Formats: sequence, structure tokens, C-alpha cells
Amino acid sequence: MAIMNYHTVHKCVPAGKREMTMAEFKEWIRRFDEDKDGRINKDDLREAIRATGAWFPSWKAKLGVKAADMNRDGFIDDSDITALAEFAQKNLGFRIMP
Ligand SMILES: [Ca+2]
Ligand SMILES: [Ca+2]
Repeated sequence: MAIMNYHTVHKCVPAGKREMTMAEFKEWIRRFDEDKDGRINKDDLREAIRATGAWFPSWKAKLGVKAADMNRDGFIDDSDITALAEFAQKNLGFRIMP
């Protein structure tokens, strides 16, 4: 039997359909904000994508930041979350309710 470690319990998206509300998506992505400054950088996003089990997490993280980071400061903050959710729906198999 597999032992659930901290990462498994707190960071994994349930297997199967990744359906969640926008609020749940925000909460989920914030768990990967390692330095807790409220912004998601490329490395944080890579870990989030890795946790979904998607392939090429580094590459997808790069694309995700490019797609979502509207003011081009290299970070995904609150105002970029909607665009990131869109990216997650298109590329990571998420289904996010408004
Ligand atoms: Ca951060
Ligand atoms: Ca930004």
C-alpha cells in the first residue's frame, strides 16, 4: 500500500477529471507558491503541472507563463489567474467553472 506523503495529500489533483471552480483553482495553484509572495513564477508553475501528471512540465510551464502573464513581469499574480485558468483548460485537461 502506498503511503501518502505531504505532497501527495496536499498538492495532487484528484485523478480523472480535474473539475473545479475558479476559487478552487486559485487555492490549488497557490499551494505551489513556494516563497509565499502571492505570485507564481515559472518554477512554481512547473511543479503544479508536474503534480497533474502532465508531460513536459518545464516546457508547459514556460508556455503557461507566456500565455498568462499579461503585464510581462514574469510572474502570475491574481490578475493573471483567469488567463492561467484558460491555459489550464486548453492544455492541462482542467475544467474550471467560473
Ligand atoms: Ca512566489
Ligand atoms: Ca504578471
